[in-house]
Amino acid sequence: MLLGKQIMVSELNPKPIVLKIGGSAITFKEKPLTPNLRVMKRIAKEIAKAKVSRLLIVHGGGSFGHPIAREYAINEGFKDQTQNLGFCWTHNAMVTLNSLFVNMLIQHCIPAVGVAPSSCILTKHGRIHIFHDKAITKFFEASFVPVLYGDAVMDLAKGFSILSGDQLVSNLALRFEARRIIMGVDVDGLYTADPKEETGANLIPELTLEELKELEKSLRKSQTVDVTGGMLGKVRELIPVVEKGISVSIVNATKPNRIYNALKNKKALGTYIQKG
Ligand code: IP8
Repeated sequence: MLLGKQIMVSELNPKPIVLKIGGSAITFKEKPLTPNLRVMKRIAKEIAKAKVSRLLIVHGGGSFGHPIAREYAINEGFKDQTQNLGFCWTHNAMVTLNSLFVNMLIQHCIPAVGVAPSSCILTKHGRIHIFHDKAITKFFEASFVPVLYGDAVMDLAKGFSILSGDQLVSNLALRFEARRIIMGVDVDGLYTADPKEETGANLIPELTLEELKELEKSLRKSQTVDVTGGMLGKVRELIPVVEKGISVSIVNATKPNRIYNALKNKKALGTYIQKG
């Protein structure tokens, strides 16, 4: 009876929303392996309240994945055996963060299932090359909410690599023909400069595809690209999905109701990107 009802809902809304929760929102970035349980809990409440059918969640690494991956240079690929334990520590830290987040979601009655990217994805030169997505499809069909994450994965060209949550988001959005993407970050949206570094940075409320491409060019020229919270990487990954007509909202996941409003498709403070 209940299953019948759930299938009807997913038939009405066949296209999923892909929601990314940045690692800097759900962890304390400066404190290794420290989750921000307060923010995690609020986000879980907002997702539950929004009652979205067909949701796919991806989260980032924050202070769980990044420090260890950096220490062992996992993203540079295999150089010697001493990195193998670093690969394991990185993956294990992400499994721990995923488990904390999934646990919080389940506590709020969201049927969340953690899916390890390293078990279903192989990259080549750091880009997704093989993706066994059948289990995710099946989870969807049965109204579960798959929760993936940036992970240490095996790479066909360089041994292993780091797969970012942002690359995963754009791949999933294209693969499952998402209706929308929501990127929950730790700032209010995309800025003209790094808002944490420069006082004159202005929030960009709306962007077309052409403007997004221009922004990518200017971020590329900027000296501070890598300290802008990975915004260049985000912008790059988003271009192909916006090209396909999928709209993107970038909102502050650390502030109350921003994720809820984005899930309900209500415009609040943030950056909204549409093809044209
Ligand atoms: O935080 C990278 O995911 P991101 C995760 O989305 C790891 O870039 C393992 C560093």
